[in-house]
Amino acid sequence: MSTTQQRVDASTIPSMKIYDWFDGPYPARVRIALAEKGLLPNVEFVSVNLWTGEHKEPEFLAINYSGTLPVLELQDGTLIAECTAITQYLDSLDGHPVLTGETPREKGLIHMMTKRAEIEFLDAVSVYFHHATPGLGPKVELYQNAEWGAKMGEKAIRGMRYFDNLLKGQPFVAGNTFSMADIAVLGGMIFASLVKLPVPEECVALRAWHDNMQERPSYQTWRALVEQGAPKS
Ligand code: GTS
Repeated sequence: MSTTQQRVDASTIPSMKIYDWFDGPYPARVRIALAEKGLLPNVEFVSVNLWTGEHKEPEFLAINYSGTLPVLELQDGTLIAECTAITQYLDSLDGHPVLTGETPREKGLIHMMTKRAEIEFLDAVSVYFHHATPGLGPKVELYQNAEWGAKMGEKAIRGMRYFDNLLKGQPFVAGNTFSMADIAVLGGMIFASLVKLPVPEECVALRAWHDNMQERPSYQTWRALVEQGAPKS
C-alpha cells in the first residue's frame, strides 16, 4: 500500500456522532479504526446502555432497525450501522492509513477476510455470549438456546485455529498490511476474552499477532477509553 498518503487532516473532517457502549467488542472495532485514522477528536460518543436494554427500545430501533451498536450519525442526519460500513465510510474520507485497501485486489481480500472474521469468529463468539451464557440478562435475552450457543463457541475456537494457521504464513489477516480485517479479528479476541473463551495454547501465531496488535497505539487508546469506565448517565 502507498506510504506517500498523509494522515487525514482531522480539522477538515466534519464532526460525527457515534452511538455505542464504551467496552463493547463491536464498538471497539470502530473506535480502533477512528484511532488509527486520527479521527477520535471529531467524534461525539452517545452512550447506549446494552445492559439495561436501551438498544432494544423504540427510540434506538428508530436509529438502527437491527438494534445493535455501533451506529454512525453524520451531520446531515444520515445513519450508518455495521462496523464494516462505518469503517468504509471513515476510510473514504481520505488519508492514511488506508484500512480497506487501495488496489482492487487489496479491497477484495480485505472485504473477504473481514467477513470471514465475522462469520467464523466474532459473530460466533457473540452468539455464544447471548445463548450459552446469561448474556445481557433476562430483560434483553428473550430467547436463548444454550445448545446453539455452545456450538457457536466451538465454531469460534475453530475460527481461532483458522486464523492461527493463516497467520503462520503472513503478518496480517489480509496479507502484508494492517487492515480492517485485523481489526475484525481483534474484535473477536476482545469478545473472546470478555466471555472467557480461551485461545488454544497451540495457536502460537495467533497469539503472537495478538501481542503485536495490542502494541499498536490505536489499541492502547481504545484500552485507555475503556479504563475510563462506563459513562455517567
Ligand atoms: N453486524 C453488526 C456490526 O458489525 O456492527 C453487529 C453489531 C453488534 O452485535 N453489536 C453488539 C450489540 O449491539 C455490541 S457489543 O456486543 O459488541 O457490545 N449487541 C446487542 C445485542 O443485543 O445483540
